[in-house]
Amino acid sequence: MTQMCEQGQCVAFVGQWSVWLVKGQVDSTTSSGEAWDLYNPFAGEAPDPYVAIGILGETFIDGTSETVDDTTSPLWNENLGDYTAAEFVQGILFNVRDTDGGGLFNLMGRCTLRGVVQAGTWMLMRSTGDCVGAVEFLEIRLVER
Ligand SMILES: [Ca+2]
Ligand SMILES: [Ca+2]
Repeated sequence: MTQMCEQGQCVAFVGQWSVWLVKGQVDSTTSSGEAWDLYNPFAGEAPDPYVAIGILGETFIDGTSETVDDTTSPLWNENLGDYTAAEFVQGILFNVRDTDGGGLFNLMGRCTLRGVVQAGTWMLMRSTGDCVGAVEFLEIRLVER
């Protein structure tokens, strides 16, 4: 069993959850007002978002979502991977990217999920708290395994 203590209060946490990426909303332009594919004429100007997931503070990406072409409202509805309770406390990082093909991408923004989680939880990570950059929100669902 692992536990986390904060200001003298300790919470025990165990278990493992699947992270389902439901959908998101991203900005139609970069912070400087340019189209995401301004220099990539083959791909259309609207972003082609996908999400790369990993543990906060670690170098490696654990997995990526499908790419949704030419949209600011991507609908994914897919499992991005499984994480333990301890990993959620460390933090799960969602990098939102605009693919340019051939492994190239623009980083649109990132959202961080951090803390003790509960099973079956729907979560909205918003630009007003958990997300930075050109990401308005990411909606995820945590399913206990
Ligand atoms: Ca691009
Ligand atoms: Ca595009």
